Amino acid sequence: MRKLLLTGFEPFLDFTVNPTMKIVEELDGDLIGDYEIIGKIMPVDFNASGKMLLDFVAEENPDAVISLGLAAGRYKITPERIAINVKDGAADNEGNKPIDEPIREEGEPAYLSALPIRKMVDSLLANGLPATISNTAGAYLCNNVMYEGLHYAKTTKPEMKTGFIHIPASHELAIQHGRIPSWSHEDLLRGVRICIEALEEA
Ligand code: PCA
Repeated sequence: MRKLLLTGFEPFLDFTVNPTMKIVEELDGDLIGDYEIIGKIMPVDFNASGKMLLDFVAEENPDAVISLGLAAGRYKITPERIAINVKDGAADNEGNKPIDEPIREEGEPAYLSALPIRKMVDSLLANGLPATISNTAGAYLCNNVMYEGLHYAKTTKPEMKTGFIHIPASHELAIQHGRIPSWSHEDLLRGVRICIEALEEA
């Protein structure tokens, strides 16, 4: 059996719930294909989340890492193609607000996802779920975590498949927020399971 570290984020900005949290909590301990799922929730904190991801990787020694984040406003499930060596954006939950800072001084300008993102998208579409590859994960916490995972993989553990998937809002969040497209929790969960299944023969 192989191990998959699946991460989600706590709520942030004016998003009162984070659908990734519920998905990760629900899948924690499940077996999907040949992967045992180890679910972890991370804080929206530039100073903590990257280090925490690497601590989880050190503790669990997973074969693959999929990090999930909310992309409120997106209509589709979007596996991310690239992480950039930049921290920038709104204040995080601890009030950190980096401007144009590198994540790693010694890191590459960017890293491409090591997940089978095309296969994930094709499989989501074949199962009737809207999906497309995204060419930007932004410069906020999601990009930060994706970059840290890929930097570690490239420098230390090249066989570890690592990357990031942004998901749309859930209905629960959209009802509270008011102005964002949303999916049912069940469809989001099904979408994430399909992405994990795509790891199988990749
Ligand atoms: N989405 C944010 C950070 C946490 C989350 O779920 C992002 O896209 O960076």
